[in-house]
Amino acid sequence: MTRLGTGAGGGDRRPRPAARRFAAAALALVALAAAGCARANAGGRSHLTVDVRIHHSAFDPSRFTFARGTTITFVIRNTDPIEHEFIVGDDTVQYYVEHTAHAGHDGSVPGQISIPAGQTRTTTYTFSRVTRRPGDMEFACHLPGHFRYGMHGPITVTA
Ligand SMILES: [Cu+2]
Repeated sequence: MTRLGTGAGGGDRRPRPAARRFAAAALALVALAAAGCARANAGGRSHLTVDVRIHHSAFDPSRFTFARGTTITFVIRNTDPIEHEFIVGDDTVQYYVEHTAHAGHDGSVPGQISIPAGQTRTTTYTFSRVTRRPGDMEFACHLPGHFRYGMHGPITVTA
């Protein structure tokens, strides 16, 4: 799993600035290599983290493209004062969740998670099939009225 960001410290030996710079450069190189793999290695086994923000009942980003075989951990930050959910699946999944009474999504199903107001939740999903048409893969929120309001977007999975 690859994630850009600051490494958690915790050791009692603090590296000197030069060593720290080297470590940062090395981390950046690893991240670049992983990003390259995600593109070049279609059908491979990349695991990436993607940050998603919900603000004013809208997803940002509003669409995604992934290579087949990529596992994505979505880190979804809900900045709104109301609950939302993040549901990954084809249009059959979206129809089902939209039209059935359901309790919150506790994260036990990959790609389905409820995000309480002002909180952050994660869910992980592996995109194993190339999309052929709109509706093959989407993400959405199905709290009453939210889908119709526009809380959904397409996911393209490339070969
Ligand atoms: Cu919502």
